[in-house]
Amino acid sequence: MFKRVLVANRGEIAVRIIRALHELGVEAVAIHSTADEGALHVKLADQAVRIGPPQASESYLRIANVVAAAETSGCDAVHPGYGFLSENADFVRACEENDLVFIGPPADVMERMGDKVLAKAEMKRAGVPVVPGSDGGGASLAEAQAAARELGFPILLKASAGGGGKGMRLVTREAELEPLYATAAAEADAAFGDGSLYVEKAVVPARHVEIQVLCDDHDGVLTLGERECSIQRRHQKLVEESPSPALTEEARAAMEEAAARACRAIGYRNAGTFEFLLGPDGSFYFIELNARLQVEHPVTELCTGIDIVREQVRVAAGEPLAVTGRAPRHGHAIEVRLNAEDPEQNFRPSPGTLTCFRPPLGPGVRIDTYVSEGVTIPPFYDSLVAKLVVWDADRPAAIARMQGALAELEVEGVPTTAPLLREILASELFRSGEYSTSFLSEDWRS
Ligand code: MV4
Repeated sequence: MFKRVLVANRGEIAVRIIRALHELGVEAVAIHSTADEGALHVKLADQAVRIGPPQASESYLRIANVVAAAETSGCDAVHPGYGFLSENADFVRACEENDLVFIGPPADVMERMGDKVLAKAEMKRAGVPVVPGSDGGGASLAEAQAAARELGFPILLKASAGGGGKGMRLVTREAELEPLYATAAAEADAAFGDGSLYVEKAVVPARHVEIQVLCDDHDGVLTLGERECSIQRRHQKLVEESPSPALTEEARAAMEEAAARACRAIGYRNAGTFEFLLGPDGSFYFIELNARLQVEHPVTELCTGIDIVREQVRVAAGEPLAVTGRAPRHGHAIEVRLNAEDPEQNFRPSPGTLTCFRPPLGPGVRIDTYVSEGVTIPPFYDSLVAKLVVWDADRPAAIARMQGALAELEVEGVPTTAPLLREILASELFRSGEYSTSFLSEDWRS
């Protein structure tokens, strides 16, 4: 096991990782910008290294500074958390070159999965279902028209260089293809400096269901079931739950089997998440492999009893997974993201001081946060303030527990997503379990 690990992140996830390290008897070294001088992750760590000014580009994203912090503090490994450098293959290489174990997948695997078109091709080769469409990047308008005719409408135009929905257009009729091709290409060019597009059959309505995996260095692959993440706004997840209300036992087994097969085919290591689109007929298609720990990992932890962060550290240290195959699961977990954003102002970030913060407590309630009353949320980073996660025996009970938790939550000082989350939990659409990513409507409530 490692002696000392650098936590290359901030906020709630840095706190989460430091706790896991301490439970393993491993020392934790924090990094922080000048804006995070008094932050909880700095207080909880055994040592802290200041790595730069508030802007992430000059601190948490500076590979040289982060690696230097690990070196000078005598760390033997680095946990990247999510965001920042967590999926940066150059950072993984910089760690390796400095004899630091990167707690995540190897650089080459990360790089290949970061290329969406290549990732899709590798999955297809591994026998994982992918959405039918023009394979490879760069379909001309004529090629897109031919592909669309073959696939049948609706189709999606996607940016070869992109992700996150930028440069993506839903085309429902032949006549719309030419104008939408032009706007999608322009948007992709502006966002990625590359206007090339490809065509996919549109899965509508689609649900976003993802499979959590853990892989060790001894051919061990563990799948930990799914998370349903269809409740999103502009590709920002708001609510996640497990199990998915839409997945049959057969589809779940097939999805986990596909993810495990893919892990072996690509030589995956550590924690990862396979994103799938689930169609209304129960068919599913790979879209992306997230080569990192995800925000919503606690949902899986509550249903499996497995500490994913602890397992990440253990497998990175060369230890084998205690169990492989499919992790047994029970009950139902729901997570909501409390963001410092103003739902009344188009979800504009609302940094500032929390004059009141009283999180809910009680059986089956977990709060992952870095804030407490009086803490100031800096304007430089993401707006996630806290994750409220509940577990109960079944979905109705878990919903009731989350509603109680949201009713108990008191937060004042900055506008947050709390009212919206209460509205979602009370909505007929959420309670029915029959929601989707319905991307025709900007607002899922319509
Ligand atoms: C799709 C799709 C339907 N059909 N592809 C959006 C972001 C990108 N990573 C993939 N996305 C989608 N691709 C096909 N062929 C619907 C979406 C989609 C979506 C996917 C996951 C989570 C939320 C979403 C919201 C809108 C659209």
